[in-house]
Amino acid sequence: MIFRPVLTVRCALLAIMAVVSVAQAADALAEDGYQLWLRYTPVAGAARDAAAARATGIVALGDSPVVRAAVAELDSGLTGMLGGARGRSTVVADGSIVLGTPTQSPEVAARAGALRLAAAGAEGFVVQSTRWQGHAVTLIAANRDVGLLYGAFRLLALMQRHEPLTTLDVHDAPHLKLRVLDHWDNPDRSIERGYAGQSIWDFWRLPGYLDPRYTDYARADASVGINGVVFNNVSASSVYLTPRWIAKVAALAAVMRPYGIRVYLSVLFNSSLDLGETKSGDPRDPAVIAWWHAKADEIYRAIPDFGGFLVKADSEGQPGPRDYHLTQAQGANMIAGALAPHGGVLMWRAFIYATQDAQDRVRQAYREFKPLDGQFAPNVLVQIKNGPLDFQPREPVHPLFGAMPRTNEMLEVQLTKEYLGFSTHLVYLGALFSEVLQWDTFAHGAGSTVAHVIDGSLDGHTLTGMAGVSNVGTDRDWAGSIFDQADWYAFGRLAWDPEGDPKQIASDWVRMTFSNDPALVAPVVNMMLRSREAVVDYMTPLGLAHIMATGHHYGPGPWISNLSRPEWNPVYYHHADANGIGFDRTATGSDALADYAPEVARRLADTTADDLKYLLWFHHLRWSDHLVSGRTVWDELTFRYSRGVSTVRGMASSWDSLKSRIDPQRFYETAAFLGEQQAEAQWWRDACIAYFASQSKLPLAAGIAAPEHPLAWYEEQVYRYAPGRSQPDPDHGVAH
Ligand code: GCW
Repeated sequence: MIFRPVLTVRCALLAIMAVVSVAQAADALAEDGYQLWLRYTPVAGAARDAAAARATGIVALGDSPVVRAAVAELDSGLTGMLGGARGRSTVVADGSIVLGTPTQSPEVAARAGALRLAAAGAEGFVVQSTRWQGHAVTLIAANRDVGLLYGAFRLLALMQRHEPLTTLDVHDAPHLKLRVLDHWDNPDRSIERGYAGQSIWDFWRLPGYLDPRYTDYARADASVGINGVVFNNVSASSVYLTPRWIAKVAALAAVMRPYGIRVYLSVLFNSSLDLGETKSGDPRDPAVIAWWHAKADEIYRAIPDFGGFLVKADSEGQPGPRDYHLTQAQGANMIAGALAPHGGVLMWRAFIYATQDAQDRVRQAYREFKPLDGQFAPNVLVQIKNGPLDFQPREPVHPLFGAMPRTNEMLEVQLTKEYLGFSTHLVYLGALFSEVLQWDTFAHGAGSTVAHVIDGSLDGHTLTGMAGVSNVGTDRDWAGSIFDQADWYAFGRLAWDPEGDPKQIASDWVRMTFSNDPALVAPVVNMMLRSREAVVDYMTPLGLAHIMATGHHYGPGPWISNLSRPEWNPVYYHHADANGIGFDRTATGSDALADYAPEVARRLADTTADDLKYLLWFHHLRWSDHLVSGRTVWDELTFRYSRGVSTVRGMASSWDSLKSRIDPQRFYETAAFLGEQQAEAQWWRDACIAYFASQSKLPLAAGIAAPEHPLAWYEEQVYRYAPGRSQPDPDHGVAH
C-alpha cells in the first residue's frame, strides 16, 4: 500500500475511533461480513408483525435434499428476522408457507397457474399469496425442487427488504442456463489474482473434512441463482483429474448439490500427456481420445451430475490445439466429445493472444474464432471476456459477441478486481457488467445487445451462460472487503437476469447487507454508482488501458516499455509521444474498428461519441486537438484524472457521514479502505500526469494541481509482495 502522511492521519483517527466504538458495542463484532447479504437481522415494528402473520410455519410437500435446504434456509431466516424457530410442519394453517411442485400435489398447479409454471421452466418459481385447504398461505411453487429453493431465497429477500407480503405475486425464471463462478484457485490454495486470502477449497483435507464454510458458500451462490462452480484455476493443474482428487471434487459436489450447483473443472488441453498417461496430447491421437473418454466416464461415475470442463488453451503459455496446428474448434470438439454422452458441457475460452503476432492484440481472438463459427460441437460454449483486451476498468465490448451466430457464446466477467484496485478500492461492478450486457452489437440490427446474444434469443441458442471470475477467499468477509461482496451479489443477479437494473440491484444489496434506513440506502447506492466512473477516471480515462505495473498489476506504470513481449508493455497501448496519444484502431491504423458491425464502427469512429469513453482506445490524437467537451486532449486527460480523485474524496466523506447508521466494524473497514483508495487514486493521477506531461511537455491547465512528486519517484516505486501474482506452474514456468 502506498504511504501518504495526510491520509495516515485519517487512518490513525479512524483506528482510534474504531477501537473505542468496537469496545462500546462488543456485540457488533459479529458484523465481520461473514453473513454477506444473508443477514437475517430482526425485523421490528409493523413490518415484523406483517411478516410474522405470513410466516407461521413451513409446510414442504417434498423431502429431497434440495427441499430440505430450502426449509432450513427459511427456518433460519425467519428465526433471525422474526424470532422463535418455526421448523417444519405437516399442518397447513393461516400464515403457512407452503412449498411444492405439481408432481408433489396437483393443487400446486391449480394455485400457481399452469401458465406461470410453464414459464418458470426447470429453475423458475412462483411466490404467491393464495388459499390452500381454506387457509391464507404463501405458496412457493416450481416445477423442480431447485425452483423452490430459489423461491424461498426470494421470499426471505423480500422480508429482509421489508417489502409488503400481503398480496405476493412474484414469478421469475433465469434467463441463462449456466451461471458460473470460476475460481482461479490453485492446488496449494493460492489464488491467481486473489485478494481475499487463500482458496476456501481445502483440497488437502478433502474428502474427509467438509468445512461448514462450503455450505455457506453454496447458500450464498444459490441465494442469487448461481448454479455452477469451477473450483480450479484456468491456468490448470492436471492433478484435479487424478483419482484421489476426483474423490475430493465428488465430496464438494455433494455439498453443492442440494443448492442446485453443478461442479466443473478447469483442465489442461494436454492433461493426458501432462499426467504421463499418453505419449502425445494430440487430439487426433486415438489414445488421447480414448483417454478423455475414459476420464470423463471415471468422473461421471463419481459425480453423475458433473457439469463439464473449462479450458484455457493456446494462451499465456497454456497448451492447446495450435501445438498440433489445429483450430480451436478441432481441439475443443475432441474434449467435448468425451463429455457429450454424459450431458456435460465444455466452456472453451476465447482469451487468446499469440506469443509472436504483430497484429493488434485486441484483434487476435476475433481473427482466430470468427472463421470457426458453426464448427464447435453443440455442447461447447465459447467463453468470451467482456472486452477484447483483459478486464480493464473500461473496454469496448468484445467484437466476437454477435459475430458467431451459429456458436454458443458465453460472457466472462471478472469479479476479482485485478485491474481495479484489488479488494481495497470500492468499485461497484454491477454498473460495469450491466454496461457490457446492454451494449448493442447490431448483429441483427438495433437491439442485438450482448444480453440477447448470451441469452440465446438473438440466434436461437438454448445452451447459454455467463461466468464470473470469483473474488472469494478465506477472508472472514469472503471477498476481501464488504463492498466486494456486492460484486458477487450483482454477478448472480445479472446472470439470472441480464436485463437487471444495476441501481436496483445495488439498492437491494445495501438493504440486505446494511439496513433499510432510507437515509443510508440512498447515499450508499449513490456512492456505489459513482465508483465505477471514478476508477475509470483515476486509472484509465478516455479509453486508455493496460497502463498498470507489471506482474501484480498493482498501481500505475504508463512508462513501462521494456517487457519481452510488446503487447505486455503499457506504451504499446497509449502510444503517447511529443505529438499526441492514443491507439489508432481506425482504417489508418490497426483497423480493429472493422471487427464491429458497421453501426457500431461508425459510432466508435466518431471522436465526439459516448462521452469520449473509447476515444484513445480507437484514436491517436494530437495533445492540442479540441474535443466535444471544449477542452484539448491534454486538458481533458488531466481534468478526468483529477475528477476521479475528487469523486473518491466525495465517496469517503459521504461514508463518514453515515457513521451513526452502520455497525463500527464494517464502518471502520470501509472507511479505512476508502482512505487507501483516496491515496492510491491520487498516486495513479499524479504518476500518470507526471508521465504524460513528460511526453506532451504541456503546462497544466488552471485548477489542475501538479503531481506531488517528480516522475522518477513514481517510476522507482516497487511492490514485491503485492497479492494475487499468478503462481508459476512448475511444469510450464509461466509468470508475468
Ligand atoms: O487477466 C489475465 C491475468 C492472468 C489470467 C489471464 C486469463 C488466469 O493476468 O492471471 O490467467 O488473464 O484470463 O487467463
